[in-house]
Amino acid sequence: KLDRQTAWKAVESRLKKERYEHTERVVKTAIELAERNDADVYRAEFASILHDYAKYRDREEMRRWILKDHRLPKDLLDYHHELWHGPVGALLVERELGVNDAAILSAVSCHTTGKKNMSMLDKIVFLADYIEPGRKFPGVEDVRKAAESDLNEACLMASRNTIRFLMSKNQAVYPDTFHAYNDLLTKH
Ligand code: DGI
Ligand code: FE
Ligand code: FE
Ligand code: FE
Repeated sequence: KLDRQTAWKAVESRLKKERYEHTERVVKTAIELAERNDADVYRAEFASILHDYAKYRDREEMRRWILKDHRLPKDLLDYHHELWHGPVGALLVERELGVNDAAILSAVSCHTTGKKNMSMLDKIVFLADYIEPGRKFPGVEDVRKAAESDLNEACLMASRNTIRFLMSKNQAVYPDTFHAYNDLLTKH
């Protein structure tokens, strides 16, 4: 089983300093969210440590993994490469670090876009990545406030902000980003 120190070392060797420090803040935020929502604190910690594991992988290597592994949706290749590090990261922490916990792999995989029917752990990592104290997005303070009392509401606000932001920049929106938004609306 992957221990804490090995996980941190693996991430440290793969990430730039600023991204490593972002990860430290995501972990702290995710643990707080897990404690407040009676979620699995251990899984929240490990999924957050690993969430950006593939952030700096070579784009062509990520493309090859997406083509090669039947579990990864091929339509990722039609969208911005920034979206690839979650799904490819889940694959690589499984292959390279031996992580085989499906709940942790899911949270790593969907941390950028969200998806339909997110688990509590998926929501915690998605949200912690969005609201960690280093983030400066417009509207993030409102999402932080919502996260203190309502995980679904806060995830809905985060996904709405992201969709608005992407549309204001004339950027494509990955279907899972819409699926997360639509699904969270019904849980409102
Ligand atoms: O890896 P991080 O920087 O910590 O954060 P992240 O994995 O949430 O990535 C954030 C970026 O991904 C941000 O610039 C918004 C972008 N993003 C999220 N959903 C979509 C998206 N970009 C596109 N093109 N389409 C999406 O659906
Ligand atoms: Fe990320
Ligand atoms: Fe991140
Ligand atoms: Fe509400």
